[in-house]
Amino acid sequence: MAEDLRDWLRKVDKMGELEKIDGAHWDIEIGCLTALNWKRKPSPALLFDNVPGYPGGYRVLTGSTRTPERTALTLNLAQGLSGLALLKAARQKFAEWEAKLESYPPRIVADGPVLENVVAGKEIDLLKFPVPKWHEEDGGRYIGTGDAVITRDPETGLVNAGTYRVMVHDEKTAGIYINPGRHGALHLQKWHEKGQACPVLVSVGHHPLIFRVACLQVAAGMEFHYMGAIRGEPMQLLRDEMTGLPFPVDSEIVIAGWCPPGKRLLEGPFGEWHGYYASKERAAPVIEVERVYHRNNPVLLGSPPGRPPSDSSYNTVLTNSVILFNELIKAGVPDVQGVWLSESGLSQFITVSLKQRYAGHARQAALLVSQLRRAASGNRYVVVVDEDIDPTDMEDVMWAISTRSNPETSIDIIRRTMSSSLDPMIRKPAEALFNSRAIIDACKPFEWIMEFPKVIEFKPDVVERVRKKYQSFPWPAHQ
Ligand SMILES: Cc1cc2nc3c(=O)[nH]c(=O)nc-3n(C[C@H](O)[C@H](O)[C@H](O)COP(=O)(O)O)c2cc1C
Ligand SMILES: [Mn+2]
Repeated sequence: MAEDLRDWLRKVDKMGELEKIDGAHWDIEIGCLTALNWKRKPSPALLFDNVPGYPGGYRVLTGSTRTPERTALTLNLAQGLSGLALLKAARQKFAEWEAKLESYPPRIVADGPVLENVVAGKEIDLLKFPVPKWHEEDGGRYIGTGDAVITRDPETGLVNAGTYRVMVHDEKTAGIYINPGRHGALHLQKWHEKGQACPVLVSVGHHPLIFRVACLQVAAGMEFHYMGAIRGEPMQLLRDEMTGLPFPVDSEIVIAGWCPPGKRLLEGPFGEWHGYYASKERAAPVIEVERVYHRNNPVLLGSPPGRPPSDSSYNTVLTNSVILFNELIKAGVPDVQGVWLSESGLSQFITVSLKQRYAGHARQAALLVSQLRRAASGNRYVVVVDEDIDPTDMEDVMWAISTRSNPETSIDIIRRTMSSSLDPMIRKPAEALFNSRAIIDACKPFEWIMEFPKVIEFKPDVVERVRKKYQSFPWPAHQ
């Protein structure tokens, strides 16, 4: 078997980045400690054990990919990098994985640790696990936050794994929130149009790689290939006899059941990724659970949203920045040095760094980025900066805005652009979900770029000379 969550935990422990917390209550306490922990520098992963009312060993993990180090570990990227260097390394790796996806089809196996406990019928109780109520105003306890929801397209047979939040309604019923257009939502729709219940599995504890690929927008039916390509060995899957759906052999907890047509229960509200409870409770599809698989002493993988930067921000920023970066290059924009969502605004605030080659180059990049799929429904600001500015460093970006933009000529507003129902700036109920975009051109003005005031900096040979002379000085890693 490939590296599982427990191997991952051992590695993180060895890195000195795992903190164990005993006795925190599932009701708000785990959620509160998790959110407070995000602000720590560095911010360790938290493993909660001995949750009151639950047997010791039934654990909850949070903060799994909060930092560049653990994100790199999870995605099999080089260690020791951060900022723009990690973005560039990740971009290279994404290209390698995508080129070899076809070589990593998942393999069905017969046995695995997740079969240690197979629970069916009357015995099923989703609250047998210490499922947290994450935020005070949440409408319930959410078992699925760092999950992978597995469904099958009834027409093509393709299997999908997507991260969609899952709330517990009662011992045997869960609610699921899926945005229209997601692969999982299309599957549900297709089964329901045939008048049939949609078979569903939800893996709610696993190696964080499984979660991180489930929340990536990859080609239909390719999530398990993608996980295999990143791991460098095919995913091993078991088959659930009841639904016929596959699930990772190294999952910690998997729930299996059916999402019937026509049945909906109130789901939400839930503290969301932008830091607000932006949507009220609403009727959402349910999963009637008929089977639960779990390892002995299982670990639930929690990744609750919150006021950013939160549990998932860093990983989401890194992976989506790679996708936007590639799409911009594919659209024909030359000399892009980097694209970076921000950890506080995510897709709402994006920075592009490029070497200006022609008049209009900066606006071209900004307009395109503001409308690309990964930014289309959430973006508000796109800032374009020159190649000497690190787009991953907000202080550098703010310096560029402060010194290289003139509000009168540098800001463009595009009206009536796409938004989403989660937009906190749209007063609901709304007739239509529009927002606007601002493009901030914080590049040196192209027509007098050669005359632009010189930046105060030290030439590399000067820095080297001073560094050699003052070796005991605590030099920053990057100059
Ligand atoms: C932490 C996290 C939570 C998410 N929660 C949801 C959710 O509740 N519902 C949803 O529709 N999308 C959610 N998403 C986005 C989807 O997981 C993402 O778009 C993914 O590509 C969906 O898989 P699909 O492309 O196979 O549909 C979430 C993403 C992240 C990073
Ligand atoms: Mn998909």
